[in-house]
Amino acid sequence: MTSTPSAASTATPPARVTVLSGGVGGARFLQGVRRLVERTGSSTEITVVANTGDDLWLHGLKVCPDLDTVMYTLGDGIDPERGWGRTDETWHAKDELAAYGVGPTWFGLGDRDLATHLVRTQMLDAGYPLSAVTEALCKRWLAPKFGDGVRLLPMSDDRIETHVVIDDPDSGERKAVHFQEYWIRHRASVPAYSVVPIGADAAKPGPGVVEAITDADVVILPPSNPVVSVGTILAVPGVRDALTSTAAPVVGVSGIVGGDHVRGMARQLLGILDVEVSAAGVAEHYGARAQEGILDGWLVDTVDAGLVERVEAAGIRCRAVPLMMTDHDATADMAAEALSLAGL
Ligand code: FO1
Repeated sequence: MTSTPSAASTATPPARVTVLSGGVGGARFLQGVRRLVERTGSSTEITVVANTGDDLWLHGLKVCPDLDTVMYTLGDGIDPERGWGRTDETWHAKDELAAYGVGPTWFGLGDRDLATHLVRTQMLDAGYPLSAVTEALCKRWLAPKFGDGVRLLPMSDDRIETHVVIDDPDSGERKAVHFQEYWIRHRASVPAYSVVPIGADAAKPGPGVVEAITDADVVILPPSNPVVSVGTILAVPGVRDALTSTAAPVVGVSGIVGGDHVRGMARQLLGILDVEVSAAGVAEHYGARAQEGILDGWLVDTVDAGLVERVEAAGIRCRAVPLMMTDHDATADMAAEALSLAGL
């Protein structure tokens, strides 16, 4: 059965919406959720559980790309072209470090962005957990605009770093590098063999994370990377159990359209896991909740309407709708379709 887009754009978001997010794709989707909240005048509280596996220590500073991308994007501090880092950015500190021969030169460390890492590291050094630090940073970026309407929670306060085993082009040897090196320095264009969320197995969900899933009215998986973003959040012990047991419907949005990622490196990473690079392959990878998986519903793009039947055969309700996040209203329509598919 190929269901057509319903007139879901008037769907009013319920009181508690939880979104498991990575960086750029998840942040852009969240702009659509917020637009839907504004459009319908609902008093929804959005809780974002963000991936921290992309985090890295650089020059003694803790950098949290996905937390910062969500925070800057919703707080209107993001550089809209890059999708990461601050608008009106300069790179003097980075250039000065390079002049001292202090790298890595491949990481874009902006001067404005640096202030966030300095404040974060100062608070971590004072003993505050990452969740408290994030709450403090959001007092600048989210509270003035949203009040309590948007909460940003790190998936864990414990250190988790995603590493990728690659054939290192410099030495020709197989070695594990930080995900950021694989993605930014090598553009995910070197042979890769495994993705390892270092520390995940010993980590605990951050404060409020399990409750954000079990107490939600709906949980949404945005078109974030299924391996290094959503996959890393799922690797935190307790998160997957919360998703399989929550009374809330869990609906996902495919980041794979027409057999390829819209942006990022999901194609390469899904290949490592032998997951078919298609909207149906990712849905089957997440699995239906009725069969120990995490999905009740799955949105595919209209170009993948031919996959709806296969996704439904996997026990997951499916609908084909436009999934290009061209502007906030288009993304709000996607969010409305996700809520409609969730039966809300
Ligand atoms: N992405 C890049 O492609 N090049 C960069 O130099 C870069 C720097 C950077 C600095 C801070 C930050 O928060 C994000 C940054 N990103 C950069 C994006 C980052 O690699 C990705 O957003 C996530 O880690 C994957 O979603």
